[in-house]
Amino acid sequence: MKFILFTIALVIASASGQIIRPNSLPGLISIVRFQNTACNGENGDSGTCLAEAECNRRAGTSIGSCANNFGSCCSFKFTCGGTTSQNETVFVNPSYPRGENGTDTCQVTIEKQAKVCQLRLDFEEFTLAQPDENGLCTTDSFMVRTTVGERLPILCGENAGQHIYIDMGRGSANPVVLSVVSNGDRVTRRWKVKINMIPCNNLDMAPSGCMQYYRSPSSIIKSFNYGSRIESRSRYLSNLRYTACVRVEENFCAIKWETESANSFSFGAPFEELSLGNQTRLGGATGGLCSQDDFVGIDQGSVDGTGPGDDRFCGNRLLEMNSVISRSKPFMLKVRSNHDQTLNAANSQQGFSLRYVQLPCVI
Ligand SMILES: [Ca+2]
Repeated sequence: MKFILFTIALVIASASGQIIRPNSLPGLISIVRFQNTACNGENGDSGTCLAEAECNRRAGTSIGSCANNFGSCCSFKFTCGGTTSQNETVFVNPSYPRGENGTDTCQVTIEKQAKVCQLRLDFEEFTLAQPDENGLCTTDSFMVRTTVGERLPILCGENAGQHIYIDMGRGSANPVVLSVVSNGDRVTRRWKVKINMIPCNNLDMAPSGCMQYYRSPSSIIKSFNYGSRIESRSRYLSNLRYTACVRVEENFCAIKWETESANSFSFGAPFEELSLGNQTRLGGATGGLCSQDDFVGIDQGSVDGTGPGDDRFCGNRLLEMNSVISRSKPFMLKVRSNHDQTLNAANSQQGFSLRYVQLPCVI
């Protein structure tokens, strides 16, 4: 029995990590090391695998066991006024899991660690007030303040399932500040944002200029606050200027973008067009026509992925068949909206929910 336990301890041993003394084995093994890897707690939440004493020392909460019960799956939750330097920290609203009502400013600080270059925020839960008639987050807003990199959009509405990457810079020692400002008691707000710290030169880093980064052969990309139609309001936000990037998988040469459902693309003022039977319907446009309002950018996109294609797509349909193929690498979806949301609100535009599928190279 002692031999088996000793073997387990060696299996989970690792060169880097921390030192614990298993309580169950006095005198047999004095030192066990293991990496501080991600783990899942009994409630389904994620945490970091640490020695129990270390979890307590860093003011974490144990949500289960890990490393064959030698470690404690440690959760770091924090809220307004808090500061963190821990990976896998979760930023929640003060009354979480209950919601917030009223007017408040809630701010947390993420300290810069020497070897961390990027943050990834995963909005596991995110409900704030809807944008106003101009597509601006004037009632509630979620903001990221950073002293390096691009300006990130101010977010509001429903954004569960979304994520963003934030550059922290290599040399900088400046922290990143997240804040939620809420106004009025007509809305119940709730948020749970997981913060992942990504080391410099790590493969998990998003390429420069990519605020969103998708790493799978196929997935669904939605505009912020995408959801069911709200009469005389645009669901998507104005003043957007960001890029969602897709990692090119090995042996894949093209990408197909298609609407998740028949009506899941309405981004940029629609165009009237004649359909069968001389009925007028609202459709889409490409290229220069899209420069009048909001559009998504897909380089050299066309129905079958041949020819020069177009690089801007807008309106209430994505080309003729709600699908665009592009062979231009790297695979990117640029999202651009202007400050004028009048026509977008008049047409109750919802934004986009697009499925992408990478297409294998054909010899
Ligand atoms: Ca617009």
